[in-house]
Amino acid sequence: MTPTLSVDPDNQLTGTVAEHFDELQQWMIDRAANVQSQVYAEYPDLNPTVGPPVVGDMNGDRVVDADDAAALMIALTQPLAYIAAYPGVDASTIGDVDGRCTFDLGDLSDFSSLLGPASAESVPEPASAVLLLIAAAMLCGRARRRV
Ligand SMILES: [Ca+2]
Ligand SMILES: [Ca+2]
Repeated sequence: MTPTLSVDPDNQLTGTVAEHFDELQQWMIDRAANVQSQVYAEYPDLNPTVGPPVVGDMNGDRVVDADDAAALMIALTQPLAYIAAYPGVDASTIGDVDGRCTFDLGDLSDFSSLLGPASAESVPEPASAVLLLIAAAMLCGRARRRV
């Protein structure tokens, strides 16, 4: 004990300063790890073992493949359904494949090129996507009139 601590009448500490130092050091290490895990849970992009988001990874599995084509179409045509299905994925960032700072139909052709030539036919052509959007808008309009 330091002289200051040993004269403290409320002092409940026993042992040496080195023992307390080691305990406090371990407590701080554990606390820092706990806070870090909470931050990474809330902001996974900050986790260096996870890395930044992968452009075109519309389903958030960190791989751009044909599974992302369906998620991309949901994001374009049913944004609320997309948010519900993929709550941790920001479509406006991940889906901006052409890098023009907007997520829109213009990203479809660049998304197809991410998948490669073999899977290009699995992604709807822009004209087909426009038809899908019109159909989705019509369905939404019908649903609202019924309510
Ligand atoms: Ca993916
Ligand atoms: Ca874009």
